[in-house]
Order: sequence, then structure tokens, then C-alpha cells
Amino acid sequence: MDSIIIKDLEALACHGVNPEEKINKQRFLFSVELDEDFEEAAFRDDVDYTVSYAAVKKYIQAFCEGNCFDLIETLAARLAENILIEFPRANAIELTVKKPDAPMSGKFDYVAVRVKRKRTRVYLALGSSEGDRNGYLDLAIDSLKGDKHFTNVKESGRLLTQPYGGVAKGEFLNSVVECDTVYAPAKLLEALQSIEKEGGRVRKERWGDRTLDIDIIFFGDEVVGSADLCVPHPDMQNRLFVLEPLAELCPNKLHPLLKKRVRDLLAEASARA
Ligand code: A4P
Ligand code: MG
Repeated sequence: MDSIIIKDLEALACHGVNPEEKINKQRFLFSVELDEDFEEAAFRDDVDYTVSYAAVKKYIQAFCEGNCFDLIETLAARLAENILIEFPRANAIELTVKKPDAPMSGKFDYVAVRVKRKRTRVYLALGSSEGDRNGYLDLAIDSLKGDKHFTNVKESGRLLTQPYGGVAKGEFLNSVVECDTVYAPAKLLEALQSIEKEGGRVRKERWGDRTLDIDIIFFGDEVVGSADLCVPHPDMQNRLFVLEPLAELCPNKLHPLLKKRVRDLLAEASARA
């Protein structure tokens, strides 16, 4: 991966917990490393095919000077996320914010925080078995497209499927969505659950009928096993209503745990059905 680097860019602004820091501007220094693939830009020798470092510099200074946070942690985290949103060619960012004149006693060069953020390609399974099923899937797609944390939203075809799991009674409308997100896994789950809520989702029984269900199938190649999130989805390899639309979007994607391609998982599940 190629990188663009800016080191110790200065901005004057009011960030700090102490009241006087809200009035008196002080120095902040920004070092940023942006990962992108600039092979095409280098080949063409054309700035339109890369992230303009001048535009990044301007964006950092405007963001720093246009906001007023208590914590440099907040400044760094929000700025890093916003840079990824503003510059879609960048895939990942490492940002260090230094505060050389932090109000504390003793001799020091600076205090600093560093954050790393990235854009991840994710696959989401949509399902609806109650009410206006097409309308609920439309709502999910519109919500993803309307949220700047998501880009390149692409939906597979929609298919009608028989209820799986023996609880739901209604026929399901299912599809899979491919998109890129700057959310970390837990924040992504939170965002999807709020879209489900918008879709009138009321959690009744597990595997029961629902207006809108959005499950995370893949989060890049990451494996997540927290109390409320399991990724890759632990049952995706047994679900034709996930594998069929998924294979339409990413037949050659390798399951990071099963080490099999989506097309092969689909063939195996079809043979078992
Ligand atoms: N959770 C853990 N991992 C994930 C993940 N990868 N994606 C947690 C999303 N959520 C995940 O989910 C319960 C909890 O799972 C969440 O709070 C989250 O913290 P839920 O959506 O509240 O409940 P649920 O959907 O009823 O349970 P579950 O186990 O997620 O069911 P599924 O797997 O969603 O199955 N038949 C057909 N034909 N088509 C369908 O779409 N869907 C289901 C639901 C049953 N039968 C179906 C279909
Ligand atoms: Mg679910």
C-alpha cells in the first residue's frame, strides 16, 4: 500500500478542558499518514487520481480551527473519521495530534494522542418477512446510502425464500449488500440496529417474523467474537438465502475462518439442501 505523509502541520485553536483554553488559542501539531493506492496517479502523473495533500492540509486546519473540544482524543478521533469520509481514495489513516503547550507543570516536548482508522468492505444480509417487504429493504438501502459512513453501496438481486429455523411463518424477501464503511464493528452493529428500528423492527422471538433484519456477514477479513457480535456470521455457510445473493456480489471471497470461497460454500450448501 502507498502512503501520503504530512508531518507536524500546525494549527492554532481552542481545545482543552481548562476554561482559559476555550478562549486563548494554542498550537496543535498534526502528523498524518494516509494509505491509498496511487499507482494509477503515478502512472498518469495526474493529481485527480490521488488524494491531494494540499486539500488534506486545508481540511485539517479548518477542522481544528472550526471546532472546540475538551479532549485531543475527541479531536483526533473525529478528524480521522472525517478525513476518511472526505477523501474516499484513502483506505486508512494514522493521525497523531500533539499539544506542545498543554497546561501542565514540568519540562516536556509535547503531549500527544494517536488514532488509527480504516475503511472496510463489508457484506450485510437483509431480510424481511412482515408487511411491505420490498419497502423495508428499500428503506435499508436508502438509509445506508444516506449515511456518509457508508460508500459504494451495492445490493444483490432480491429473492423470495422459505422461512429457515422453524420459527418464522412468513415467506422472506432476502438480499445481500456490499458496501465500504468507516465504522468499527461495534459501531456498525449499532448503526444497523438503528436502521432496523426505523424499519419498525420489534424484537420478539429469536428467528421469528420481522419487518427488517440486517446481519453482518463479513467485516473485511476480520474475525469478531465479542459478547454481542459474531463475525463472520456463524451460520452463513448453512443459509442459501445468504449464500446465493452473496455469491452474486463476491463469489471468490475467502471465508477467513473456513478458508473456503463463497462460491464453494454455496455449492456445498446447495448439495446438502
Ligand atoms: N449478533 C451477533 N452476531 C451478529 C451479526 N453478525 N450480525 C447479535 C448481526 N447481529 C449479530 O439478533 C440478535 C443479536 O445477535 C443482536 O442483538 C446482535 O447483538 P437479532 O437480529 O436481534 O435477532 P434474530 O435476528 O432473531 O436472531 P439471529 O440469531 O440474528 O437470527 P438470524 O440469524 O438473523 O435469523 N429465513 C429466511 N428464509 N430468511 C431470513 O432472512 N432470518 C432469520 C433470522 C430466520 N429465518 C430466516 C431468515
Ligand atoms: Mg439478526
